Amino acid sequence: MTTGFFPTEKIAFEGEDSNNPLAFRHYNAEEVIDGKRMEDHLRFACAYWHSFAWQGEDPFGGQTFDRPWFPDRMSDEMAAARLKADVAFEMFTALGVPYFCFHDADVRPEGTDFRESSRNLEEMVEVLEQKMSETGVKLLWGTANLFSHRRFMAGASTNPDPDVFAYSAATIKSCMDATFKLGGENYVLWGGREGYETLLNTDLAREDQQMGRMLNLVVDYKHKIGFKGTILVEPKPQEPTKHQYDFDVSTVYGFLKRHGLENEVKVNIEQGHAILAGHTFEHEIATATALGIFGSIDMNRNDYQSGWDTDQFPNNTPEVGLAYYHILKAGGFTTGGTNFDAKLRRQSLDPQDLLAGHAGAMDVCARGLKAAFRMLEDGGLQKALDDRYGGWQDSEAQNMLNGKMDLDAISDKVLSRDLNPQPRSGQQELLENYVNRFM
Ligand SMILES: [Mn+2]
Repeated sequence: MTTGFFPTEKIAFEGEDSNNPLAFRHYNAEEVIDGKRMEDHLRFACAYWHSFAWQGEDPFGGQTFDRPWFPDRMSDEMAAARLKADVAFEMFTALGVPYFCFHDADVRPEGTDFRESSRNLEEMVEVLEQKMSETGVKLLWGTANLFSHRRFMAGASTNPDPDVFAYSAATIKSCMDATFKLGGENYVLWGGREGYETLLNTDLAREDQQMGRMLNLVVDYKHKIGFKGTILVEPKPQEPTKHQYDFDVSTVYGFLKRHGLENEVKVNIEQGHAILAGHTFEHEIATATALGIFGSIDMNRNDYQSGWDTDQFPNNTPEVGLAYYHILKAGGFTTGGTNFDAKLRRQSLDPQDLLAGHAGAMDVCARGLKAAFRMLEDGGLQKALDDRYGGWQDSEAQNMLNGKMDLDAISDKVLSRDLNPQPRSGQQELLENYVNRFM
């Protein structure tokens, strides 16, 4: 028996010619690409928070959505949390996504103290466990919301008050326990308010030490309980704070090195956050794969004019295609996946809009994946790279890198050979035209 919230129980693959607004045209979970089912390549997950916890508010206005589990409709908070879970799993099932993701605050009501909040979470974890076993939907990752409650307004691990550090650590422990119990494949830390509003009241060195200590505590605890999933940090340059410490992938890598965690922690990269940092999505993914810390993605997009983190559903195949190209080239996802960290526009009031947003996004990702695979199979971009860097195959060129030649020796070589290197075309337009053939 369903809640009847959604207009359909299942969205099916109907192929490119379908004009059914609630059907897949490109996403066919069973279709095999390079020996792997599309579902296993993309590893889709739905985000609990945007779809079921967010009420449609923005900085200028309040709730726009009318959902039966919202506080204005239901006063029993635990009953509301259970109804929300029923509807959430109906959506996961209707879409056929294999995974979901959640924060503690998305699934359980806030208690009057830490003890009650933890008890609410434990009770809801049992509900989720039951729903997961009924539907076969799995947990891609869990995380702690350490940014919404006012106690976290000056940060969680970077808070000037050690009691907030302690409260945050205990909250993370409870969320890692929940993730472990539910068989989660990763645990994510997004530094919600780990940053500053003004340097006038901020000790940067101290806050870096506190944040590094917290992440080491998390990694130690992972090993202590035997959690085999991946610990992921999610970069973002600003919002909600003026400056977020986990600015981008490169900044996170420097932080991990500084605290001895570069082999323990990877990154969860969000398209919208990459754009806020002045990067493209594929820049962040390519940087992470180059540094050996690529983990998972939060798939969405920003509005390019607004300058905010608008968390819209992705609908640009070339952007998504290049992102998956870099992911496939690096071997594809291991424990990570494609989490739709995306929300409706606040005027999209209907339950059907939730299904349409996700289904359209899944189709865009499927098209992008297929384009990425065809480019990889064709090998044109790799051939262009091999040609461009071909000179480095030479053993004398290698000697400049492997320590056999010092500056004197290299200088002697330039003089004795009378080296006079001639520039070669970077062929950017040819390569851009090449990519468009596949999109
Ligand atoms: Mn975002």
